[in-house]
Amino acid sequence: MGSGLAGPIIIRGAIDEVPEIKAAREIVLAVQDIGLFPSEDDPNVWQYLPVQNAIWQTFGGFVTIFGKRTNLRGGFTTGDYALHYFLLNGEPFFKEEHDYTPGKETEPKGTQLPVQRFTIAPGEVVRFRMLNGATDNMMPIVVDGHDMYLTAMDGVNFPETRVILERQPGDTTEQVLVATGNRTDFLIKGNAKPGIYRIRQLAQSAQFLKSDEKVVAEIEVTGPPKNMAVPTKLPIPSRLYPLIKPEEVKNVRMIEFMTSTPGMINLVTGGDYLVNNAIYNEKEVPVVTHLDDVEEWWIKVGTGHPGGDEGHPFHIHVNSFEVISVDGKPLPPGTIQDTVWVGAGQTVVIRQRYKQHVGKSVFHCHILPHEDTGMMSNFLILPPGEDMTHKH
Ligand SMILES: [Cu+2]
Repeated sequence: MGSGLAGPIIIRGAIDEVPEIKAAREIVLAVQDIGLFPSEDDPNVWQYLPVQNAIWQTFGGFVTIFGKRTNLRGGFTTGDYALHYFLLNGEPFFKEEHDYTPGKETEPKGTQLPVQRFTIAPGEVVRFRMLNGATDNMMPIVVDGHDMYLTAMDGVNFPETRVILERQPGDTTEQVLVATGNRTDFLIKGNAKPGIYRIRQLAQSAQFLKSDEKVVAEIEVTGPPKNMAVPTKLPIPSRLYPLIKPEEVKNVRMIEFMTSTPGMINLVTGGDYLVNNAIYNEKEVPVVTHLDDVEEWWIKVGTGHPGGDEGHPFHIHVNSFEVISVDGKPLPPGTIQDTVWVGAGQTVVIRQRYKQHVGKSVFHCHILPHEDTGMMSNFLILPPGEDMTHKH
């Protein structure tokens, strides 16, 4: 993904047959990023090379183990590149350059680039399908001049359309958080007033690197008006309904994302990226569940140490989950995702039923440098009645 290998796969279903959605044009917004360093052979050549991306030694430094410099230059990036492009459907829309000023290393210098423009008619309803396929940048998304009619997250539609009102100055809540790994589907009804409107990613400081506001794309409202409708009720996604009832929960777990720098456990990269105090170990299975069981997980990110003042998107393989609450605030029923942003100091509660598939899989932070540095854990789904030691 860091070198651009990411893209959406669209699977059709009942949602596509809703008349108002069927009538709407579909516009895919696939966001990616690519990080570059000057070649060590030719400084005029920019390239993506993992060898140049060691955590804390990103800019050509050597890895330190037990306080001693080694000759190792390998490792993973923090997302902190000499040159960093953000791409929409393969075209760059924003550029970041590393700031070498001491104390400014976490505040890359951003430059807005010209963006793609999508043309819609006043009153026309269009369906945007957005993927955050970037490696580490969480995107709070708004559309100027338009309410957003949210129909789905992560490929599973809601039971009814949710309206995100046009963001007004001073608003802090009217936005869609699209963390790395998240997908979001939203409808827009072209403003009655022709003009150029922006799809914006708001500035955020919820991560290690400060993230500037970015214009992702523009919408030009022009031409003869149409009068298209936005649906309210949506088809129930049969695989995930009826929703889990609280009394079905068989097990409650605490899952904590923790970071610590300098690292106390991970002496190679110099930073600890942990789930429940542990670096990923491919041979350990800390979480064992059973097919058809229901679990409730409290996913937590602390502040300070251990915690790290940085949010992490939780992602689990195999089954989607219902997000029950974020930081104590309940979400509307049917908020089904496979990736959810957990801000620093927040706890997110999810419920999940292990359906259809048994076997070993993983959950992890969907910020790739974190995941690749150990913020990942195995879990095992056993057939009903089996345990780790014997079969019945
Ligand atoms: Cu993370």
